[in-house]
Amino acid sequence: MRVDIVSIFPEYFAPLDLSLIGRARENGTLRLAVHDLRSWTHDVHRTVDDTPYGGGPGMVMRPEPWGEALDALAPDELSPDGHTLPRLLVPSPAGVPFTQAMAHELAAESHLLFACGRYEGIDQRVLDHAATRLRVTEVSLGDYVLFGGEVAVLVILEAVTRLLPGVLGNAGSLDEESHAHGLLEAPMYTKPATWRGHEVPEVLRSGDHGRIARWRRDEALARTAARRPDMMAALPPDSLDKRDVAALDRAGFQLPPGDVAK
Ligand code: JAH
Repeated sequence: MRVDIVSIFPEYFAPLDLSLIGRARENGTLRLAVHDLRSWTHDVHRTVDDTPYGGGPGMVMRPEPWGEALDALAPDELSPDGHTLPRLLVPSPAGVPFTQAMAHELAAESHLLFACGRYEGIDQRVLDHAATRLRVTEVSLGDYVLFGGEVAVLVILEAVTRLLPGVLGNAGSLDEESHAHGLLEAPMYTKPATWRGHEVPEVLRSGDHGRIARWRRDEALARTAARRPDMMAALPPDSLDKRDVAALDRAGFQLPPGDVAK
């Protein structure tokens, strides 16, 4: 996968040299380039921002450097290597929610282009113009405001890179993890069996794989009920059996009336 990032703070992306992302870059799984937006300015001050039309606090990113950056990184003429146009991703608190499902979608793309805004954001015409020829997605990591899109890009890239073929040693573990099956994961433990007076649950040391699977499901249900009402509401009605309902009842969770467990 090819990835281009445009930012006024290219230094933010130094961590992408490290660990599993760094290795994916070294072995060619991830072809990543970081670009300084100011390289597409022409004035002595390398200006990228100006005051907002309509008034209000803060500054807005001017369209001209962004226009040149997108022209350079997503040229209209198909490149000789036959590359298709990139998908443009713009982190913004006003974007659509980033999810594990979107991470899978992005991992199937051949070229991603990230535009990192700062200040109050990028002049809307940049995104409107880009959308006349590229697929543009404004994406949010959650309902909070950062100084800019850089940290959001680090998060998105980490979620996507680990889904690329060959990046994780055990690809089979991908579909067992949190958010893959609509419940939070059960807690995990390792040795020693007793630590500072806290014991690993007996069932996990029993070797009884049926009991262990049932215990993990009960814990996943109890946790999800306690922490994530949004995930409980999104569970397909037929996804809970009688034992699930009993586990939720023990955890003090009231199922909405009318839900019949199979
Ligand atoms: C803030 C440009 N959902 C996380 C998130 C993503 C981007 C931004 N803030 C929060 C942001 C200022 C300028 C982007």
